[in-house]
Amino acid sequence: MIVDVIIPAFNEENAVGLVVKDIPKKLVRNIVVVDNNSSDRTAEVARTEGAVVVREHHQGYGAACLKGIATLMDFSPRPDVVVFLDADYSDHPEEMGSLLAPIESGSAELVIGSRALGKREKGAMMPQQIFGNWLATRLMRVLYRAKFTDLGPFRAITSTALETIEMKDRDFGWTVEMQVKTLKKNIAVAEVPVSYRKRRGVSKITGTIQGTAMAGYKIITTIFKYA
Ligand SMILES: Nc1nc2c(ncn2[C@@H]2O[C@H](COP(=O)(O)OP(=O)(O)O)[C@@H](O)[C@H]2O)c(=O)[nH]1
Ligand SMILES: [Mg+2]
Repeated sequence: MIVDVIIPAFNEENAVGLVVKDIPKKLVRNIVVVDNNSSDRTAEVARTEGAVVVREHHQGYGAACLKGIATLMDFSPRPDVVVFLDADYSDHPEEMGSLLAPIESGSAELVIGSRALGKREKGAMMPQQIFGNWLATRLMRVLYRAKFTDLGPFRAITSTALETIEMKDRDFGWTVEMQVKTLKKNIAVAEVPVSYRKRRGVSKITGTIQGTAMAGYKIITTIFKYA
């Protein structure tokens, strides 16, 4: 199984190096860090740790992930599985093995690392983030009969499933779009518990009022859009 990793990053010079360093290299072929207009040393740090660094000029989490996918699909052979990981060192990359297990055994094509099921360091998630995840997963339960407990960024998906769902969102709707489209296409999903700790550096999304409002709005409208 060829596994490649995509890390969208925006000004994460103090975190991205640690993320790349902690990825179990035995499990992974390429690590692609997508630098989204960082004004700090994000690209340099990531390259020093051995990642392939590409740039995306359109600002947005989804835009960066799409760039990462386009980059990987040019590799020969293409990856069997793509793992997504945040650049802020909140996730524990060393848990990648358990994230990949349901795909390896053939029981799922999309695996979400659930912070709701895993161990969360106190203060790692903001109250508005916990509430937002509760509301979003609740809505997915009602509208899609889905059993997700989180919209966690640490996730693994097969290239085949990625191709089928044709991801589009260029910003905050990215994570939930992947989940609802997978459900719609009847692709098998699974969740595994993952740990979560306080990020390094400053939050760009749920740490700001504007970011929280925009992310919340986009997430909810995306859930209704594909229902
Ligand atoms: N590519 C890209 N990544 C972003 C952007 N904003 C945040 N990120 C990345 O997305 C991840 C989550 O952002 P973060 O600020 O931690 O949001 P939070 O977890 O909701 O507080 C981090 O890896 C950030 O570097 C952006 O505009 N573009
Ligand atoms: Mg974060």
